[in-house]
Amino acid sequence: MPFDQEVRDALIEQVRRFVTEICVPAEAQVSETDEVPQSIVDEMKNLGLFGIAVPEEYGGLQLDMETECLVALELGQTSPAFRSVAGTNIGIGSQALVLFGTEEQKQRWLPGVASGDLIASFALTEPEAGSDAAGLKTKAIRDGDHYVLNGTKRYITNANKADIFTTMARTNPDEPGARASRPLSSGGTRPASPSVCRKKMGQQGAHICDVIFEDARVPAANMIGKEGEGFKVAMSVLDKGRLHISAVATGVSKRLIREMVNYALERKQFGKPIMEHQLIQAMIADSQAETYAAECMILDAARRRDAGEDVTLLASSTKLFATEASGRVADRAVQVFGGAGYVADYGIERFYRDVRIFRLYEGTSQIQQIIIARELARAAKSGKL
Ligand code: COS
Repeated sequence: MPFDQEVRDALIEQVRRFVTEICVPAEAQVSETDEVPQSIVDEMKNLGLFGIAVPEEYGGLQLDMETECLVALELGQTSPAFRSVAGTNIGIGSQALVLFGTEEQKQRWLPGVASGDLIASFALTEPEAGSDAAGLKTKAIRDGDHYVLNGTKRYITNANKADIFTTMARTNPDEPGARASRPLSSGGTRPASPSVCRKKMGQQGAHICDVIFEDARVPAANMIGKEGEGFKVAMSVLDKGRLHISAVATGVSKRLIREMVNYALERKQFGKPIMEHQLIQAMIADSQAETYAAECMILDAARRRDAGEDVTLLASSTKLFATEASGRVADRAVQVFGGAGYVADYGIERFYRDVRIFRLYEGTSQIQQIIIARELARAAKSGKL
């Protein structure tokens, strides 16, 4: 059932105020200190942002996908580092539990995830397995009523703060042809050693870290879904995550269009505001057209997912287009601002760096292209194209 319109409007308005009144003024400080202040994290908890994708019975807001995307479009209109604080609880860190967890697992973890008292992280990527998700090497070997985990996970968002990890691991690493059978499994686990965090190009205040499992013992009861079906769990989680990321990226594009227009109306060259120069108009107009197209794609795919359709093709199409578009918009924003876009004062160069990751995480643009082609070929072979 679609989310109640009045409740939705009130929530979007609250998030918009949170973004403009609290996040935007703190953007430069967050970038400088590489930390989102606790007072802002607490405000996000008060707004229920950590639990927007968790069912109501476990303390969440249980937004439908369309409303979640509308929230993400608002949250995107500031430094993406703020969204990232709650991003893994909303998306990849919690959704395996929401979609495939047992009742006992949900009751144990989801209330904490929804309130933000538990930080949930998603550990798939490894030093030698990123795009090739099925090629991971982390082992989970059964030992009585536990699994023993060994392996290294890389670039894991929020791993330095996480209390629980949805971890993809191989339960039958020695089986011949194991890679082809994609025997991944998942389970709520804690790493055995502290995380090593990476310096990165943008999104200061959001953290990505390595997680090293060394004989980490995880109760077998923590397995999410059936052993051997982790790959499908991961793919389903990523389908949803890709729509959410598209909305965040498009939120940034919307913010940058506002910045470009306001600046172009104020800045004068050749005796008139640069907004009156047609080459500037072209950059802003292209940005607007692409951003509108991305927004339409996001909301259409989200509504279809809410209606129960399989959106693998649409989620990848949307992520490919929306995140590539945000890269172009950020590039044009620097161009419209000229020298002012390159120096730190206006924050435009920060957004330029921030958006770069959107084309990489939760599946690179090239992975989205592969999925799109695969889905089209499958549809054609089954006569559904
Ligand atoms: N939902 C549910 N099941 C899915 C699925 C989805 N979105 N996508 C694939 N599957 C299923 C397939 O139906 C297939 O099932 P069967 O074995 O029963 O036929 C199985 O999973 C394997 O699918 P496929 O053959 O397409 O697997 P590949 O190894 O070829 O997958 C891609 C390749 C590129 C699609 C996959 O590895 C991928 O998405 N990689 C990117 C991972 C990623 O985003 N990494 C970023 C880090 S995580 S933040």
